[in-house]
Parts: sequence; structure tokens; C-alpha cells
Amino acid sequence: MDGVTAWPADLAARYEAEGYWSDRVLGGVLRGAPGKTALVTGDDRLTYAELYLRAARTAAGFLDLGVRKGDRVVVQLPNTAAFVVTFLALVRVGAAPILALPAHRESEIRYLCELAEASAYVCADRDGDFDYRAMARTLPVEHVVVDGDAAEFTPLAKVDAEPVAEPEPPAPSDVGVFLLSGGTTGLPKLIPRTHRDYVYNLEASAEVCGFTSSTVYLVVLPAAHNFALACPGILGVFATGGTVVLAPSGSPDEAFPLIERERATVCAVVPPIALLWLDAVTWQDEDLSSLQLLQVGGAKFAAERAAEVPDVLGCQVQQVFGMAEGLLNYTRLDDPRDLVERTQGRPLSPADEIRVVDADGAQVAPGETGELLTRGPYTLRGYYRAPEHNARSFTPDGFYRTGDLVRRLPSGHLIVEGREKDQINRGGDKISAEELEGHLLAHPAIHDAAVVGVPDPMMGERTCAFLILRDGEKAPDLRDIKDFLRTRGVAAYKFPDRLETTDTFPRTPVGKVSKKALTARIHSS
Ligand code: J2J
Repeated sequence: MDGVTAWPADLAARYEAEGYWSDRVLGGVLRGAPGKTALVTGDDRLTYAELYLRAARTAAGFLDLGVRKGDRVVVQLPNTAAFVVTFLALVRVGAAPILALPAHRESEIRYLCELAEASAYVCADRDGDFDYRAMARTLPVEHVVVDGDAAEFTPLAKVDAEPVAEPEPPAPSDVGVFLLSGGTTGLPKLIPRTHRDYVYNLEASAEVCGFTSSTVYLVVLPAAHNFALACPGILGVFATGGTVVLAPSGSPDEAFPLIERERATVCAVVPPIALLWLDAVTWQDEDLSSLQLLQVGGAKFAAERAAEVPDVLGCQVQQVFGMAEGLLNYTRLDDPRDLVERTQGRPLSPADEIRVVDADGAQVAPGETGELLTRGPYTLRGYYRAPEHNARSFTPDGFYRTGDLVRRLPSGHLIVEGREKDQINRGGDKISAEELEGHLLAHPAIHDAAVVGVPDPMMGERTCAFLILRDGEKAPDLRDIKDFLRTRGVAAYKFPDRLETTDTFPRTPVGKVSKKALTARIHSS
């Protein structure tokens, strides 16, 4: 596929020879016993045999529709069976799903369709007040497929045909799926994940996390997110023959009854959900005794709160420091308590290469803080169709610059100490400061904008936009700004939580806006 950077031949040969890469592809991930429950959504239950058949029929339906191997298809579905079936069907055809979040809006979705020249867009009918079909009418794609009331488009239920012949399978080195990057630039980036690197990602994760056919995995994060999908996530469960239970959200009043009813054993959450659950047990009385493991990641989880999990929720806690770009760090199930509470885990794979470097790219002394660089058998070598950005995001020898500041312990465990990248991590949701600033600059009253994260006890960080107004303009309030961003089709999680107007921005010696100094203004006010 054009625009995709392959691993160099020597490393690829090594990953194959050492068994990290196999010839397994994502379409073959359903490995549970035919009669076993694979997927539970609401009151619906699908066995492995039923899910396999639905994926095969939907794959045949996509082929009939004209979706082909090598195509890109933007998929924007909430945590429903439709998401799982669509994903499995597309990877079976060898068309790569581009996994957008349900919260994305026209500015993000249009860009994804254009960048990837997507042949189709698969969406739900609505999300509350928002009508995906109205947005779909404006998108440059040949096919629109809708789960639910399809209006003039193709209903997903009709993407269904007799699977007469097996589709020609994709090569293990083909791109299986595109994930979205948290982003540090004006526009989001696409992460190509090959079948073999993603299969390794999910299988190795399932092993480290002790997944078996007895695992009952509750999905509360968006299924389209790497953590919930493949770390070990939905796909890791399917590969080991367990059961996936989809919840619409992590809210305790939805998640706790499902844990009780389905006897869920594992769940992956971001820190704000973990904090909510730690509190909610005091007012909710569901039986959570089936829970064995709570995976927490996406943003830093404080050691003190991690320490509370076993007593309060009655299960083990695992810290996960991952990224859609690849590298995953897990605390291990048999790690001493101290490492589980204080660190964000150690790399999944013996083949993960880690460097911790200073501003000049030189390795720091052991135990010192520096930027984390990495390469390995499941870490991307380049963003899709982004040569200029790639020149900055990778070292000449192919290490990905994560933008995360870490400290490495002698055991190999990493502690995340901060971030160098211009991004806000709002309880696990990533917001590119540059992207939001670009939208704010389009506002008629705004002369200049700088976006920073401000500490927040629940979310870790919230988003604050510093604004310099045009001469004579009245300061917009938060409501004006949110309305403005909504009309521009920006996902709501990117909206600022707070506005500050100012006359000047502090600058660094090279003349860039000093985000550090701006953040400090908040602390001192
Ligand atoms: C501090 N920062 C963290 C952690 C991620 C599993 C878990 C998370 C993600 C994810 C993921 C962190 N402590 N425990 O894909 O499979 C921040 C870092 C990182 C960025 C990646 C998975 N866990 N982070 O969060 O692509 O800054 O993936 O580089 O959304 O989140 O974000 P994302």
C-alpha cells in the first residue's frame, strides 16, 4: 500500500525467525469453541459459530457492495455487535478499517476519508442529537453503510450475502487496520497496523494478562480504541476463546450490573473511570466478586489510588502504558505490589527496544528522566501518508519518538514522568494543542491562541485555552467557543474546559510560545 513504511528487511527477517511474526491474519482471530458465547451486547448473545457466520456473511456483503481488498473504510460505530461484526468482516475481506471514535465529527471524519481516499464509511444512525447520516451526505465516499435507520443509504443489515467462496486472504504483511494517533499536529495521523504486527500485539498481550477461555472481558472504553480492541482487548479474548461483554460506557450504573450479571473477570479502564469505581462501591451494591483484574491505562494512575484497588474492588490492578503507535508496557500479574503501584509497567516484548534520551538525543544515565524512543515488532515505522511528519517523529534508525518523558528502573519498568509533546491528556482522551489552536484562530474575535493542560484531580488534566483578542473585540465565553467549535465539526472532547484572556504569550528563547510559563500562570493565579 502506498504511504506505508515497511520494516527494514533485516529486522523483518529477525521478527519472523524469532517467532514474533506469524502468518496468522486478523480474520482468523475467532478461535473459541463453536458453541461458546463469544459476544454479549444488551440481551443479545452470539456464540463463536454465530459470530463467525455473521462476519463471513457481512464480508460477502461488502464484496457484493464493491468494497475490495486493499480498500480503506472509515468505521465509526459505538460499542455494539455491529462494530465487532463490521471489523471482522472488513479484515476478512482485506479492506482496512479506519477506526474513528463515535465522538468524532465532520472535521475529523472528512479529513480521514480524504487522506485515505476511503471507499466507504460505516456509521450508526444517530448519537443522541447528532445525526451521522446528515454528516455522511457531505463525505467524499462511494458507499455509506448505516447501522440502524439508514435513510437513503445502505443498511448494515443488508450488507449480507451467502459466503460462497472464501475471499482471497490478505498477506500477513498487509495493513490490517488503521488506528488514530492522539496527535500533536494540526491534523490527526493514521497508524497503519499490519496483520502480523497486530496479531502479535493481541496474542502476546493475552498471554501476559493471563487470558483464557474462562475470561469474561467487559468493554467500557470505545471498542475502536487500541486498549479495548487489542491490549489484549476484544481481539485478545477472541483469540483465547473467552467471552466479550460490551457496555455502552464505564459509568458504574451501567458497568456494575453487567459485571454482576455476566460474572465479568477483566475490564480495561482509564484513570477517571477507575476513580469513579473506587467511589461508587460505597453507594452501589452489585456483586463485583467475579472481577479478577482491572487494567488501568491511557493516562497516569496515581500510586496511592492503584494501591486501593485490591481492597476496595477486590481485584488485582494492572497498569498499562500503551500507545496506538505500538509499544505496550504492562505491570505483570506476579510483579511485587510496589512495582504494580508505582510504575506504568515494562515492555510487552523481549524484542521491544527502548532508549531514554536527552534533548540532544543522547542516552541519559540509568534511572534518569528522558524522552522514550522505541522500536520493535509491533511499533509503527511511519504514519500513513505523512512523510514530513515522519521525518520528525522517527530517528534515522527507525525509533519512534513517543514524546513521553520516562524513567527506567533496573527491572525495566518505566515510570511516566511527564510529556514533551504538545498534547493534552484529558483523562485518557488525547487533544493536539496545535489542532485546537488552529480551530480557535478561525474565530473572528481571536487574534492568537495557545492551549495547555491544567492539572485536575479527576481527569488528570483539563484543557485551558489562552486567548489574545483582536483589537476592540469582546472576549467570547466558554459557551460561545463551544458553539463555534461545534459548528466547525470538532469532536466535543476537544472543547476547552476553561478560557483565559491575555495580552501576550510568554516566549522561549527561540521565540516559541512557552507552554510551561503559560501553565505556571494558572498555578500562580
Ligand atoms: C501515563 N501516560 C499514558 C499511562 C498511555 C493501552 C493503554 C493506553 C493506550 C493509549 C493504548 C499511559 N500513564 N499508563 O493505546 O493500548 C499516554 C502516553 C502515550 C499516549 C498514547 C493502549 N498510557 N499514556 O493511551 O494512543 O502519552 O493510547 O504516548 O490513546 O497516552 O495514547 P493512545
